[in-house]
Amino acid sequence: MPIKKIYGNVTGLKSSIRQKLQNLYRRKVPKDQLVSYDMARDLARWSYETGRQIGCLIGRDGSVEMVIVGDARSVFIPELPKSREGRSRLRGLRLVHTHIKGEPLTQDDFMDLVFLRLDCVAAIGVDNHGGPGKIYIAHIFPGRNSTNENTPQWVTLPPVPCSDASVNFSELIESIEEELERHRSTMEARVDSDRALLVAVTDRDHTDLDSHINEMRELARAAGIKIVDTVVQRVRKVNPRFLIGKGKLSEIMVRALQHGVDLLIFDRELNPSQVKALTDATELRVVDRTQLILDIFAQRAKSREGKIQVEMAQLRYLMPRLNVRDDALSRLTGGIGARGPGETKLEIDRRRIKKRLAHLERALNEIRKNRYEKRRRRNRTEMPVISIIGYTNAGKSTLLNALTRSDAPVADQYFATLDPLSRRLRFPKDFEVIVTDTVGFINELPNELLDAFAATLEELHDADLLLHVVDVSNPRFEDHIESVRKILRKLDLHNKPELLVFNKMDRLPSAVARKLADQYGAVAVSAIERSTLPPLIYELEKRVEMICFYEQFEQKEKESA
Ligand SMILES: Nc1nc2c(ncn2[C@@H]2O[C@H](COP(=O)(O)OP(=O)(O)OP(=O)(O)O)[C@@H](O)[C@H]2O)c(=O)[nH]1
Ligand SMILES: [Mg+2]
Repeated sequence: MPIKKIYGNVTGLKSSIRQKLQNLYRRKVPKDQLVSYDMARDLARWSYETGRQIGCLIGRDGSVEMVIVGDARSVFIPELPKSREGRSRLRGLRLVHTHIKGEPLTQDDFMDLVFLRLDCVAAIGVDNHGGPGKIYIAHIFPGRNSTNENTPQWVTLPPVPCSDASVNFSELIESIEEELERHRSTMEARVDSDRALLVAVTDRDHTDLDSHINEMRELARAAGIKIVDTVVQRVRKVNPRFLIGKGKLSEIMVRALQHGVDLLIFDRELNPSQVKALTDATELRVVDRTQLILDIFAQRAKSREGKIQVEMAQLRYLMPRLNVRDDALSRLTGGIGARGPGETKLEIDRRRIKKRLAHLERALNEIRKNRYEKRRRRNRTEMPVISIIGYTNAGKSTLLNALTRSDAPVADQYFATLDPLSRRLRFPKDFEVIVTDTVGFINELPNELLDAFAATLEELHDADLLLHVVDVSNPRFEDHIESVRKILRKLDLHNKPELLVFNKMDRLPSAVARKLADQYGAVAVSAIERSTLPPLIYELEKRVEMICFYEQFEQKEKESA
C-alpha cells in the first residue's frame, strides 16, 4: 500500500509523532461510531504534545482518508477530490479534529461543513492534562424550503464528554440523508439538471423584486428548468467585485444540498471572473441570465438562419470566458448553455471559435443575400408592411393569427417565436397589407443576441408601421413598453410610426383597460376574442391609408420636381 501523505503544517514534527500520524491511515472507526474513544484519546494527546490541531477526514466505512495537521487555532483542509455522489449530495466524509483549548466549534468549522458538504464536523476538546474532553458535533440542517429566511443552515448537538459520546453515527447520517431525500422526493421526481436554485442579487424594493423573480422563473421555465428555491442577496448597491458575501454563499450551499440541486441561476449577467469565483467556491454549476436566454434561443431556433444566429451569439458569449481556468470553463460549457445547435461545436479553443464564427458569418451573408432579393421583390409589389413587435409573451403571434386567420404557433412561454413570419391581411376597404411577427423583446436583452439577430430584425426597417403589442394585464407593462422602446432605439427604429396595442384586456375590467388605453393613446384588444378587433382594424386601416397617401404624395412631389 502506498504511504499516504500527512497534510498541512508538518514542519518541525518529531518523527515519532509523524509515524503515529501515519499509522492513523491503518485504523478504522467502528461503523456506528463517529470516532472511537481510542482515536479521540490519541488525537487529544498528540495535539497536547505538539500544540497543534490534528484532524482526520473519515469516510462512511470508517477508514481514515486524510490526516491533517493544523496550527493552534485551526486546520486547513486541502482541496478534496471530486465526490462520486455528485455535487448535490453530502460528500461522505466527516471531519474529526481537536481543539486544544477545548473551545466549541468555530465559524471556520461551520464553513468547512457547508462548503465541503461534510457529513458532519466534530471538535474534540483537549483538557489540561492532554486528555480528551468534550466533543462538539454539528451537521447540515436537512430540513428545507420554508421561505422563512431564518432556516438554520446547520445543527449543533449538545456537547458530551468523549468518554460517553453515545452518538450513533450511522444512524445519525442515515437520518440526515433520509430527511434530505424526503424533502427532495416531495418535489416531482426530476433529474438534477432540470432543477435549479435562483440567486437574485438586488437593490430593488419588494414589489419590483417579486415581478423580477417571476420573470427569471419564466425564463427558466422556457429553458425547461424548474426553480425550486430562491436566495436573495440584498445590497444597497450591486458591487461587481463582491457580488455575494461568504454568509450568503454558505446559505446557497446548504439550500442546494437541501434541495439536491447542483445548478445555480443568477438573475444578472456575470463576468468571467465572477463565474470562476462562484464555481470555485461552490463547486456548483453557475449559469447567468444571458446564458439562460441563449439557451432558450438555442432550444427554439428552427430555421437555418435562426440556428446560425444563435450559435454566433453563443460563441461570442463564450469567447471572453476562455481565459478562466479549465475546470471552471468545463463547468461552464457543461452547463445548460451548451445545448442546442451550438452544442457539438463549442470547442474550447479560441482559434477554432474564430474560424467557426467567420464560417457562420459567411453562411449568414449568403442567406441575407437571398433575403434581400426576396425583400426587393416584395417591395416591388408595394404592399404596405405592418410589423408586430413587443415584449415576449405579450400575445404578438396570437394577434397575428387573429388578424390574418392563420395558425402561427402560440404558447404561454417566453420566446415562443424566433423566426419571423409574414401573412397577408385584407382590410374591409379591400386593400391588402403584409403583417409580420417578430421575436419578442425582453428587458436587458443580451447584446450578443441583439447583434446576432440584427439581421432578422433588419426587416423591421422595411415596416411602414410598427404594431407595438403590450400585455396590459401585466403589472409591469409600463416597464415593458420602456424596454421595447429602448431596444427600438438601439436598432435605430425609434422614428418609425408606432401604434400601441393594449392586449389581454379580457383580464382587466373593461373600463380599466379602456381608460389605460386612452391614457396612452393605445387601442385595447383581446387577441383571443375576435369581437374586440374591429377598432384595431379600423385604426390600422386609417393609418396605413395615411401612410400610403403620404408616400404617393411624396412620389408625385419627386416626379414634378
Ligand atoms: N387572456 C389572454 N391571453 C392571451 C391573449 N393574447 C395572447 N394570450 C396568451 O398569451 C400567451 C402568449 O401568446 P403568444 O401569442 O405566444 O405571445 P407572443 O408575444 O407571440 O410571445 P413570444 O413569441 O414568446 O414572444 C399565450 O398563452 C396566449 O394564449 C389575450 O388577449 N388574452
Ligand atoms: Mg410569438
